[in-house]
Amino acid sequence: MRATATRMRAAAIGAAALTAVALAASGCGDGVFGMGDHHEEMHRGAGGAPQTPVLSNASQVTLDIHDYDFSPRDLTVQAGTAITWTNRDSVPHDATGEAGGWATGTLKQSESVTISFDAPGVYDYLCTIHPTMRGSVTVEKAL
Ligand SMILES: [Cu+2]
Repeated sequence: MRATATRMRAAAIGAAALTAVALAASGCGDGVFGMGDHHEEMHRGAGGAPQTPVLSNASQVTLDIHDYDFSPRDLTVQAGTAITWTNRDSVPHDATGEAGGWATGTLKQSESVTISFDAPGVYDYLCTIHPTMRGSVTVEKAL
């Protein structure tokens, strides 16, 4: 009888351990990362609300990173424009050119990096930390 009871207890513990593993295996579990809110935002990411592309004639343009999104996501400027990316989120982000050649490096909260775009073209970029975050800078020939 005692042996049976012991075995049953062991089985119960085993089941509890299995449950914990199953929760962890579901990935994305809050218990694993402890960042439920951020996780939700991550899924919203660049697939969030539609944005109006921005056309700027200014020689200096500010581009915020907020709520796991670049704002403005699609920006058109004239050649020679300096664009400043500022991270408004509490988690780090970056902006990295998909074709290479430029990157802000990791920006912590409130950090900024300014990059000048002299050559006309389309510069698609993403956050390498959250690759669903994407943006595009279109550089037009200066008037
Ligand atoms: Cu990011």
